[in-house]
Amino acid sequence: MAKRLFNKEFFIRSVKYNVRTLFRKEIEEATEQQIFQAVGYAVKDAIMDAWIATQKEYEKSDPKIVYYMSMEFLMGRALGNNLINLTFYDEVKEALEEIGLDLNTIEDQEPDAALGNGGLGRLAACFLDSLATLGYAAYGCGIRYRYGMFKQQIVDGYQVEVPDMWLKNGNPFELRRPEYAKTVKFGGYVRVENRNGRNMFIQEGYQSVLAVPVDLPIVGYGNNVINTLRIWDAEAINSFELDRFDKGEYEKAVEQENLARNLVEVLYPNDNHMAGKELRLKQQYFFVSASVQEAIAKYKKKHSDIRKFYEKATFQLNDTHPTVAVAELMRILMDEEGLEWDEAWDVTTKTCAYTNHTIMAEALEKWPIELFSRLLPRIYQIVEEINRRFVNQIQEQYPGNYEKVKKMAIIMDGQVKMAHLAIVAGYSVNGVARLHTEILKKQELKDFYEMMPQKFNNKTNGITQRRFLLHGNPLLAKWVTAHVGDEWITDLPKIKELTLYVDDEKAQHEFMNIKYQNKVRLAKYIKEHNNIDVDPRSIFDVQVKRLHEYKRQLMNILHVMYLYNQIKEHPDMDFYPRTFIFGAKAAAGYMRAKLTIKLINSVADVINNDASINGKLKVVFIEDYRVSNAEWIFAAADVSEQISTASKEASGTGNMKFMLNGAVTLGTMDGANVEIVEEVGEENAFIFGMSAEEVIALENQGGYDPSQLFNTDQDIRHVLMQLINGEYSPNDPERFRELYNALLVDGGYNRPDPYFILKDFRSYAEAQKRVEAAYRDEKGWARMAMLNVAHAGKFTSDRTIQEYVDDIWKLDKVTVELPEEAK
Ligand code: KOT
Repeated sequence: MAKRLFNKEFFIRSVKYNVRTLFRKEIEEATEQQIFQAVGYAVKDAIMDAWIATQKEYEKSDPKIVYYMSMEFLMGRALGNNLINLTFYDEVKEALEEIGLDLNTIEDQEPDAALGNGGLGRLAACFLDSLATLGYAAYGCGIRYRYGMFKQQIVDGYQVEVPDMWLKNGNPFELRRPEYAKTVKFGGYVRVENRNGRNMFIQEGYQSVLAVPVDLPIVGYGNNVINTLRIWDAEAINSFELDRFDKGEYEKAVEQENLARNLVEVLYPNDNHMAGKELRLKQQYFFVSASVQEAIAKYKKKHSDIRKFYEKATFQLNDTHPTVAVAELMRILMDEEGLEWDEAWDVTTKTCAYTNHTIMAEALEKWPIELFSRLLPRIYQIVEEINRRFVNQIQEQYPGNYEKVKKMAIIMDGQVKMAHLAIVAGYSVNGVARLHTEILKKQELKDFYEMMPQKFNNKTNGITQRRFLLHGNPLLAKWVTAHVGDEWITDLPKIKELTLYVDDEKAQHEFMNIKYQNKVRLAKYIKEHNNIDVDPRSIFDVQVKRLHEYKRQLMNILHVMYLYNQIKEHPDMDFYPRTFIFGAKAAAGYMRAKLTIKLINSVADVINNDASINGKLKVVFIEDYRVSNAEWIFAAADVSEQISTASKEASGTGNMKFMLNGAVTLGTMDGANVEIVEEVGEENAFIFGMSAEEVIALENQGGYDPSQLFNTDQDIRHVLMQLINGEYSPNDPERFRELYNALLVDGGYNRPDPYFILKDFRSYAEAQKRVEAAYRDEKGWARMAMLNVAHAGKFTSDRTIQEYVDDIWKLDKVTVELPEEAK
């Protein structure tokens, strides 16, 4: 990979100049935040030439473009990542040191761009990194939320949500581009007018809002390719004209002002859950309409035949959230470009493709007709017509089978089903791990798979090794490079050559020492943030991810309670010191999830303050788990907890980040865990619990009766009783009754323990015993952890993106040369 030249003197001058012009200060007087801003602008400057060159190259060679449409882009911090991908990181670090500045401290000044909830949003961010690195023309299309994912504070053990003012100090990397603004219309009614024998559909009485694009550079690794994440901001179209006294006009102006302000105010903080709010649908249509308009405008600059749009553009719908794109494209092609229905449908069904990320029923998007048609009257007409034609098709293929219509129609029971729309209008439907795709084909989307099997395909998720190894774990990255060369940075399967060293004692020793140093780094963070002392020689056992019942953080903490009981009952038992680390945000309205956070913190309080157990057990809840601290956490983990109820976690991506950083998976055969085990070998992971097939079979029988376990298993009963006897809540013994009831009485879906926590408990505890035994064998553990790193090659998002390109998008590869004067 060509390394661009870095001009140290120029960069230092640029930083100093920025401090002066932005803040009227010399470096010595500037605050840390001001230094970050100055360095950020200097880095954006360094990006600019390549950004311009990339766009010029795209204009010249006219490659097919993928528009990755997503309500979420969980980007994290940009500064360090941009430097890594510019291949300037070490040089900039050195240059800053010369003028007395520390790059890590500066990086810590940057707020995370948390425009996403969890896995789905972070996947979008990893995909953008890989698209730029592989040299494909791509736009991320999303929303510039004023407030991203809330900041989590833990107060008295409870989660408190605090607004995320990530734009408070401005964002040095963004570029506002008002000259490309688009108008988006909501509400009103559709008037049909016959002009020259053709029906025209004219929306009237609507409210409109201006969508203003804000661009963020996406730096490819060492290749001069800079793609664009385009996030749309909202502005009122005609801001107040105070001399207007016409009441109607004035009120309309106020309404439009409010619409613009509310639209992009905040990210909905729900993961794997549908927020059925009008504002959410408005957000969806807002960014989708603007993005589709933009894609068409770009196409028309070079091409005259809109019927071939799909040859130069493809829309990937990140779950159903942007599915109105289907109808918006139809609308523009028919109402503005003058195509007939069939022509427009041909283009649309060759342009749109859909990724499914979950089978959780509560996440499936369904909109009440009343709301949908009121907000998007013309779009609703088009969806109705798509539905009418599709229902005809079902009836032709399955005459007399009304069940099929009921199950498959896009509009049914007063609701618009977005997944059905996405499947019918898309040319590709993909799941995100092999097991997940098989479940889609055989269960969730069986009817659709039978009708259109050619659309279905799998794309197992991946992660970018640039952020999650090269940036997040510099010690391990250097060590890997020293052993296998640096090609893994853009060709992760090369990391497999590490297998040559797994039995080499020196290598084992170095590897474990790096892990130890990363544990020391995390222990310091924990001391600073939680004021808890943890022993970096203990096993770091980590579960970090959104809090959701199906992810079973509750099983993990119940097991901690069980271990604590064991240690108390048998003070002399052999027990290898363990630090259980949790990090998780719960949706603000998800009471059972929030109570689980309180339980974890309550258990932590008791255990961490019990001197009698000699520090054998520690429990840490890391506040405000997010991309930036995640990088440190993965680097320090020994055990990766991936313990979802089998069949429920579509893929998972944290599992891959842990693996790449040398943590060993303790998990169920769910999502991508299946493929991780396939790569690394079952003997190098700790697998337990029911299989997906067993779970689904038991669910179909209506569940199971956990009272049997309660009555026969003393240890389980002991732990459950501690939820309601005040053991961890002496002032309020009833505090955790809700969790007890969920496990033994009704946990939703009209049954106890719907996620089979108690059913899998023994198997989990036994797997944890195997973990402990394995860790005691130092060399064996080093070998196992190294093998995990060595077999992580498949899980690079570079591989995932190449598969999307080959099977779905069919993009052309582009190379970018910098002009002489910019080199
Ligand atoms: C659904 C609704 C709203 C917000 C987020 C979702 C969502 C998130 N659906 N699936 N996910 C996760 O997506 C990841 C990336 O594919 C998967 O790895 C993970 O298993 C899903 O839970």
